Formats: sequence, C-alpha cells, structure tokens
Amino acid sequence: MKTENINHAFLDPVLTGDHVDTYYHFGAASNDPILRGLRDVKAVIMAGSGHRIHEFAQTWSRMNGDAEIIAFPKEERFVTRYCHGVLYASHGMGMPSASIAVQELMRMVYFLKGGDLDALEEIFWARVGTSGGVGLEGGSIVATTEGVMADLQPYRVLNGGMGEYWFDSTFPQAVIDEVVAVNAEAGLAVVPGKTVAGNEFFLEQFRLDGAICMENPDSKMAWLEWIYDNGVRNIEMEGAMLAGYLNHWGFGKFAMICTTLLNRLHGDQVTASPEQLHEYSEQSGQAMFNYLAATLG
Ligand code: R2B
Ligand code: URA
Repeated sequence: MKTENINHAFLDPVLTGDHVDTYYHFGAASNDPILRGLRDVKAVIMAGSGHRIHEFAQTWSRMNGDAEIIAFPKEERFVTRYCHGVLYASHGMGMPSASIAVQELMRMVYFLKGGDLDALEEIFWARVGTSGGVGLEGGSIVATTEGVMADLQPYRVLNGGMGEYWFDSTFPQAVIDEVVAVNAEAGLAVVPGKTVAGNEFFLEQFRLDGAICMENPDSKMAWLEWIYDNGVRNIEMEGAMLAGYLNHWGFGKFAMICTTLLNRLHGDQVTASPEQLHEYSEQSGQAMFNYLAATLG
C-alpha cells in the first residue's frame, strides 16, 4: 500500500476512538455495532443498482451454505449487504455518485482492518456492471485493462482553478489474467480491453439520441473508431475513477467485469428485451462469482 497517499490525519484517530467516522451515504458510522460483523471482509463487490446487490448477496449466501446476510438499514442512497467475507455495495450511476461510495468504502475497510496495511492489501475489489460494447455484440463480457475518460486520458478531477489531479487508471494485469482463465475453464468468454468511463450517458458517449445532441453520424463513428483503434472495447461510467482511487492507496487486487448491452458501432438505443437484459447481467455476475469462488474459496 502507498501509506503516503492514505489520509492518516483523518483516519488514524478513528482507530484510537478519538473521533467517530460517519459513512453518511451508507447510513453507518465507525462506532456502529453493525460493523463488528464485517471485520473479516476479504472482498468488496460493487454494482450500480441496489437490486443487483441484494441478488448478489443472496447468491453468495446460497453458494456458502446459506451464510448469514447482514443488511445495512439505510438504502436511500446505496444498498449494502455483507455475507461470508464479501461486502456488496451499490454505487449509483456515474463517477460523482460512485466516487462517494468508493471513498466511504475505503474509509470503512481501513477502519475494519484497524489500519493494518498488509490486511488491506489482501482485499479484492470489483465493480460488476453494464456497458456499451465497441465492436462487441450485446452479451459479451469485458474485463477492463485500463479505465480512460472520453479523451482516452486517465481519470482526472478538477483542482479548482489550479488544474487537475491525475490518477493512474490501470487495472492489475494479474487479476485480469485470472478472471479470464477462471472463466475460460467454466466455459465463459471474457474479453480484456480498455474501457471508456463517460461523465455522461449521451454527450460523453457520443450518442445521437439524447435530448441534447452535439454530434453527427460522421463525428460519432470517427470517435467510436478512434477509441476502438486505441484498444477500447466498452463504454461505461465509473471504471476510470474506481481504478484511479484504488491505485492511489496502492490496492493491488481489483477488477471491473462488465457485460455489454449493445454494440455501439451499430446504434445508440438499448433495445434488448427485459429477458435479454437480465440474461446479460446474469453473465457478468456469473463471471465475478466464478472468480470469487476460485480465489476466496
Ligand atoms: C453503466 O450503466 C449505467 C448507465 O446506464 C452506468 O452506471 C454504467 O456505468
Ligand atoms: N451503460 C453505459 O454507460 N453505456 C451504455 O451504452 C450501456 C450501458
């Protein structure tokens, strides 16, 4: 872990009980008895929707002898479940929402592990999500190698009028290889590739079907071909930030596994039927569970 990048000034007095840390959006705090049951956390799995988190926890419970599920009472912003070493949390849509979830979860696991950097290093993080494929048909599964923004540069945040903070948005190659290998063994194809994280579903993903449209068919295809030629295989809205923040603390084990809902080279609208969408999202969940079962036991 990169201890120099951890906010010790704020987080260490929480460990000694000098002050309480309130994970406001999760409706929990460091002195909350509910956290006592989470100290064995080995993995943090995130997804955009709360419903998915609820389903993931139920599946993981079934896979582990009906292990107990702990549900956080607040579900207004994010839905959170803990079951058999895995903390499942939703993050909403887009990097502003997901960055809140990731920062509060990083603070929470730091507290849960008592600031033990070796124990923190062992934690596996993942986002399981949906995306638009670039040259991949609906129902494909992508393991992200690098998260980039719409300009193919890594994740940045504005630093007021002073410029930008830049983050390393790469995903650890060893984990990608293992996700691909474990799933190949289970008969599930996972394609490695770069992923664009758009700050917008329409404008920053070069869609022509928004209420506001700034592009035309030629400029849209030119962007899609440019990102494809640079190794991008899908587009979603959180991955670059996720990798950027986890790398900042020096976590070494994390992944993003996304299913594609459509091939953006062929259109903009998501027209798959509810049954198809359910099947697509089941597949990325299955790819994540195959990896979890192989690595966590
Ligand atoms: C994928 O799907 C959502 C938008 O529909 C967004 O959260 C994402 O990354
Ligand atoms: N999620 C996105 O962000 N983009 C898509 O095209 C599909 C799902």
